[in-house]
Amino acid sequence: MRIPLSNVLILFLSFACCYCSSKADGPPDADRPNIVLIMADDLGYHDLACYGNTKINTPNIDALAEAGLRLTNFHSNGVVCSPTRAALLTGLYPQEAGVEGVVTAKSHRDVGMNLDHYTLAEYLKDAGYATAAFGKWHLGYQAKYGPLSQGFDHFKGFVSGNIDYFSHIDQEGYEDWWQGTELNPEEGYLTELITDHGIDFIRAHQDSSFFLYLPHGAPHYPYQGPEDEAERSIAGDFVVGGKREDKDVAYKEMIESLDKNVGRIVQTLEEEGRMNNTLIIFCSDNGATPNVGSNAPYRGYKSQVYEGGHRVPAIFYWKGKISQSVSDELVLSMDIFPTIADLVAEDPVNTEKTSGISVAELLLGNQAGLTNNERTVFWRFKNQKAATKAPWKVVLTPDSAELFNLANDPSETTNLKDSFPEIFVELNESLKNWEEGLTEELISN
Ligand SMILES: [Ca+2]
Repeated sequence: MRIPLSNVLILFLSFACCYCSSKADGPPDADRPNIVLIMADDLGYHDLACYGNTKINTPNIDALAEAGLRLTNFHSNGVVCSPTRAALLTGLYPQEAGVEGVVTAKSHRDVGMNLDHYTLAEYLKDAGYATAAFGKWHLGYQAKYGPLSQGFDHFKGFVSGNIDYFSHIDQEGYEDWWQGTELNPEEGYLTELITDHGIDFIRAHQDSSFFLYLPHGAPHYPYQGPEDEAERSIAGDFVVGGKREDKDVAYKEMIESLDKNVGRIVQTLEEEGRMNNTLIIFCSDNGATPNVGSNAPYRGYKSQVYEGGHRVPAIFYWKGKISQSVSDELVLSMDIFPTIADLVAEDPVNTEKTSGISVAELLLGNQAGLTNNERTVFWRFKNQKAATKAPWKVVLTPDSAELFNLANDPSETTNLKDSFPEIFVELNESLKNWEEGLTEELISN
């Protein structure tokens, strides 16, 4: 049967109008939460007081953890910055999103994450949310690969991996503070500046649902506290990591500033009467680096596929909805998109198209039927690979092939490959099958 074109057009227009008018710019819906997603940069598993640190004071983040859900088995999908950001925004493995390595200032100035991927910001924008990203992008240097091309209404921040906390110059000596698609410098200590914009955005959206993404620079180098001063200048001569010799003290100052600024966001939400319908997520993008941060009790650091490279803090807080608890359920960065889609329930994202899964039931305290820990999950960076299926984990590097039982040996000290060869082979096969299914062209290094 042939349907007249005019009828098809009418049908399409009816659907489009219905869809467009459903939520856009309407009043906040009490049942669907605003989303505040705060991500620290290179913050290690053991860098917050609520994860056992006794030297760094983080009372505001601890308060969210104390009242909400604190995860002890949350993992970044990447072991460096860009891949985790790709997974977070697409619900895919970084490799499926085409971003396996760092989008570097030297080699990747003309590339970015494939714009064809449907992002968390696009999903929420389509659901009628106001969307904003303030902070570190790191998924493409060109404006065409920037946040405004990936579903964000507003962007102020930087696109490289790190900038001076005061002059906002990247590590190659380029100016790197953007407002929308234009370079447009602003004054201010990075962590406070990002927060200032977040606060302005919350206050400006009293009458709409909003998604506020705050990917902080802290505590990534250069190690500069809020009382320090600018070190980098355009094309200047500077120490990339920062000139302070007491880097561990600077690191503490940076995390304590981050904590204070998380507190400012919470206070703003309280003042605006938005706490009851706002989901706050706090997480890190990869493990800490050696010398300054701590991933204790886990082995390894940022850029390694041992647990210390990817097991990171993650806290979910939603007043009156998420009960206080600590969970060892397996959750990854790529689960955040399907989880938010599930909670917003506008039109749940097609989970067949994401590798992440919704953990909404875990957040809402429904433990029955959880399958998080039954998954086999993968990491790959440069020439290192890992696969986990609880309690087992395979780690492959050019120099080693190891099997660990994380339940007995969370610090990955004892290689059980020769004791359990069949388990090693099975996980290795899973890893190979996953790799064979990867088809996206990769940004890697
Ligand atoms: Ca990072």
